[in-house]
Amino acid sequence: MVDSEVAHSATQSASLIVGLGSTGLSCAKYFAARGRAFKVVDSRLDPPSLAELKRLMPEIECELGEFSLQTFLTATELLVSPGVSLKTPEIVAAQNTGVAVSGDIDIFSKVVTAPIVAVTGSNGKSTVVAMLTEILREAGKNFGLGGNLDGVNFKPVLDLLTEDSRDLYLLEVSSFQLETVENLGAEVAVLLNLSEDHMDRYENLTEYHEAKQRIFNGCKQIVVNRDEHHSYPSRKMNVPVWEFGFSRPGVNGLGVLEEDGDQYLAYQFEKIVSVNELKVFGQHNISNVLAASAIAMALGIDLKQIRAAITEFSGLPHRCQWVRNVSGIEFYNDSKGTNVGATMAAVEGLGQRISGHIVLIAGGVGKGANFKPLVPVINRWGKEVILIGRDAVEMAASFDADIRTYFAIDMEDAVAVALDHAEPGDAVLLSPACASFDMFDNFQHRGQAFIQSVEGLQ
Ligand code: UMA
Ligand code: ADP
Repeated sequence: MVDSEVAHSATQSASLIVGLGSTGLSCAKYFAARGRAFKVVDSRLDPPSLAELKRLMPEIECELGEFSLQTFLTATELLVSPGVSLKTPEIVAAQNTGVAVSGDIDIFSKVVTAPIVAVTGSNGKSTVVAMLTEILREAGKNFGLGGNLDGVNFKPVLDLLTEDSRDLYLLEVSSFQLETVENLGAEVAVLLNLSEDHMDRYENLTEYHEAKQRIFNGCKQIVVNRDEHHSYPSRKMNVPVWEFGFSRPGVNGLGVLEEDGDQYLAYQFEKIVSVNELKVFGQHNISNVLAASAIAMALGIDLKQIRAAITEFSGLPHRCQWVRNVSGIEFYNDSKGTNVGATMAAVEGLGQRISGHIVLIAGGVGKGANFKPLVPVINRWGKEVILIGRDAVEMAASFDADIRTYFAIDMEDAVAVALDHAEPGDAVLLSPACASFDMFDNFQHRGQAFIQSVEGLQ
């Protein structure tokens, strides 16, 4: 026996919740309700849910500040929050001595008996889940909604177990959450698309893709995006597959039919809706509507109900959201564009819609991304880029001399500079391709700062 194994077997006692954000708090409530012994650790001295934990369960032991190896080695299992990397040395050491490592999605999938619909991907997750929510409502389903969501739909999955039981659970899951998933066993699983994100956490795109692939573990039906090879399971699975993509639909497939110059979203040869009837715009949103419709079909929902819901859907806040027209210049807030792929989709979608060009406001925390893929898209649809935030200089350097860039000191300055550079027919788009936490609390806060600055323009 090595030393760490001795320590492990001698004082092993309780589950350890790692991270005291919203996930950690929901795990604590779940364990407490079942009378299970647990302890909580967080490397911050004042983690976000500390006050609430103390209020609800003052007796629970919390270790705050630098992680103690001994605490990890003596736990029976670790319940790791998505924001904590599994490469954290204390987690690796505990795992090496046989301590089980799990997460909230894993616990949830083991205890619920109702079918789960699980949606992941680099971009479009929340939009597809929101579209599907409208479809499920239209179809009168009794369903729960949770996972990696924000805004009004925010809910860690274990909090769903405190509500009335449901016939179906719709979950948005991130790669971070999937890292701890063993056998999700979803009724329908979808990996919408894959492009670089979180490269400060993953070694490379392959490692990120491997985490996303865990969504397929034990699933009963799969929805795939036939325009994205990463969307397919990387191993053979004998389960029904529903396809969606921009080409003509095939068997069990959804796609786009062209007729007399108009585009229709269709299942096989049956039209669902004309693209002109949708309230959302851009190719990426056509892909999102197709994905949501394919998932709904896998659930046996009628095309009429799908149609009724998707024609009413007008998009989520902070995703290519129209803000205001100032002297013939349209302002759009895409603060949720937090990676390069999202910003490329937003620029293309908006560029095709306007008569002029885009003045892009971008920058923030780049998360180790390569910004070069933005160059051709900005050159095609854009005019120039106003840069803000921590990685503004790095972004400007990767654009070389190909794109004109300007630096702004804050959001108000960026909006004022953008207005100066735009002409009637142009659009100013905030789509940062970066995370926000160098200047803002989160992407919503950044979006609000943009809206406020735009509303303040004379
Ligand atoms: N922590 C440590 N040590 C570390 C890192 C973090 O102790 O090395 C602690 C922090 O101090 C903090 C706690 O862990 O107190 C935070 O945990 P967390 O980051 O997992 O945050 P939660 O509040 O539990 O929120 C998580 C998701 N956050 C992340 O994945 C970063 C939320 O997704 C999700 O809604 C929530 O669980 C409920 O399921 C947000 C997100 O930004 C929306 N997701 C990323 C994205 O969409 O790009 C993946
Ligand atoms: P997620 O939940 O995966 O972050 P969202 O639906 O919140 O995705 O959209 C985030 C941003 O990603 C949007 O603001 C838009 O710029 C971009 N986006 C949305 N759908 C897609 C898609 N299918 N492909 C590429 N980019 C997309």
